[in-house]
Amino acid sequence: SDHRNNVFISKKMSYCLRHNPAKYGLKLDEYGFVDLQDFLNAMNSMHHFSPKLTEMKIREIMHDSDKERFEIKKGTICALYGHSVPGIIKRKKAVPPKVLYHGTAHRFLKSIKKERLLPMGRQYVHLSTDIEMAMSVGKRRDSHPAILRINAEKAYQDGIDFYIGNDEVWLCDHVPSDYLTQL
Ligand code: HQG
Repeated sequence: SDHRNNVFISKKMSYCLRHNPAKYGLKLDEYGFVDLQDFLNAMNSMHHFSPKLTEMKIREIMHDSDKERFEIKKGTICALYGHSVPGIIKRKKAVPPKVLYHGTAHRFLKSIKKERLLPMGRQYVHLSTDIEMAMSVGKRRDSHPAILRINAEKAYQDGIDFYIGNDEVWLCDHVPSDYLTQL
């Protein structure tokens, strides 16, 4: 179906823009953006999509998506979160909502409590604005995920930086366990 094909292409886009632009001969700028035409050329030469990927198709994929993963701005494109490329992608600092959530697997709780909430394989810790989203994030790793409530207001007051991913995803360098409560 069209939707399944869109998800397939979206995953390739995420792989390129979050994890391995070098494999596509691309280099992200410090904010994670790459020239959109260069991106289209690289994606098309690597994957032989039929029909070829175009800006219009990307806009359709973004519209058809369950999450806001990409941003197109002034002829460039970036992934809004999820990065693991070497060299930290800069995101805009902002005042977070008072409360945020993180869905995770029960088997990680002991380590999270001891070591803090850490970015692990990515550049930032990912937090959700609502419980439902945290649930779906957690379900990727545990059929009955644990939901942590983050006292973001207090963490922010205490000097922890928060960055905007999209309207539903907030990013953090780490969250000490004092700010976490398991629901
Ligand atoms: C856990 C997807 C042990 C953390 C999602 C998580 C999200 C620890 C895992 C986005 C730990 C990392 C990101 C510690 C954290 N000890 N485990 N100290 N600190 N962890 O995938 O938040 O669909 O890198 O709880 O929906 O699950 O791809 O992060 O379980 O928005 O667009 O280490 O990726 O979005 O896992 O997911 P991840 P995440 P997309």
